[in-house]
Amino acid sequence: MPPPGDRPPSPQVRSRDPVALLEAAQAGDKGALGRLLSLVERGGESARLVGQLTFKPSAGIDHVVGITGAPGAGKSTLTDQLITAASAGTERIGVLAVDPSSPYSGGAILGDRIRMQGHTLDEGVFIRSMATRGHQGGLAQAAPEAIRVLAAAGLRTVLVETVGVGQVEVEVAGAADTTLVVVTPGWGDAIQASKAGLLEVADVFVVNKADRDGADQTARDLENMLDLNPAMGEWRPPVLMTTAVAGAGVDTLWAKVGEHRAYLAASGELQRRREERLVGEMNRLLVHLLERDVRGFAGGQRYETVKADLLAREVDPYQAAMRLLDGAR
Ligand SMILES: Nc1nc2c(ncn2[C@@H]2O[C@H](COP(=O)(O)OP(=O)(O)O)[C@@H](O)[C@H]2O)c(=O)[nH]1
Ligand SMILES: [Mg+2]
Repeated sequence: MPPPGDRPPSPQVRSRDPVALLEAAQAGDKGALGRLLSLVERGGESARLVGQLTFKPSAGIDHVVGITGAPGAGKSTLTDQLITAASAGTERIGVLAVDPSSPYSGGAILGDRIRMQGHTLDEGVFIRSMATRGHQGGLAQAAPEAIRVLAAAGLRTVLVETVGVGQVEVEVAGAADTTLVVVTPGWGDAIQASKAGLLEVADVFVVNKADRDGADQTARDLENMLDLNPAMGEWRPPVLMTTAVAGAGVDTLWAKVGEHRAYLAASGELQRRREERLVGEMNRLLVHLLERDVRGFAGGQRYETVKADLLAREVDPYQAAMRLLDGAR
């Protein structure tokens, strides 16, 4: 069964041929686009081919906006509202909901789908939740690849919702040009965000659920934390308030997102960040592939031998790693 929100694939794109699928996706076929993303999720040979095909055409993407924060902060509700705000200006929008704690057909993601359903049939809006399955390098690697698939299909603005609680999730948030960190009113919420490493990745802070008590205080806490942050560059992350359920503050937020995009372009940051992300992707893959090769060398026997020597305290961890590296070369 196709996931709700994606049209069932039309007969001409039933094939798994990435070239045919990309052509169809570029012509606006959402089913074909969904299939390309499935190939990326699944990993392996086809994923590699999709990666090659989409790399160059994806270069012209206009803006990748990450929406992150703790579960329940209102990210999906806000994303839904941002789609409305964004559709008013742009041609085609892609939305990726990435939640590593949710299986592909799991409750949270299903809830996200239902919540966003108002938009699934809109012309020019493509919404997809994402899992990784066998993907090499996991979520941190799959997310940028999926973004490139959307970009290559002509979706020039991409919104990515991630749960910002762990290191990997924060890394996924790093796949965006502009990262929104969503917090809610409540004692210590700003501090929680800072502990999760979200302060460093935030370009814009959103205090959502502003209809609740304590929103002003949370906004002040964030401003105070920003005052204390010596590493801040020219762009001081603004702190905005929204009530996503009512759509309040969303237009102002979207305008701020556009301002950040303009700042990035004018300062050269946009190119610098994108280049840094690409090199980071390569480096992560390098480590991943190297480890895979070294561990798998000689059917994994050498690895087991060295591990036994390590545990017998005949070699220290450094010697063990060097021995494995030398052995695999
Ligand atoms: N009171 C209030 N509730 C909200 C607001 N935004 C979202 N919610 C509710 O918070 C809950 C979690 O929202 P959701 O968008 O799924 O959060 P996510 O886990 O961050 O994606 C849902 O019940 C929403 O209806 C808001 O601005 N005010
Ligand atoms: Mg959500």
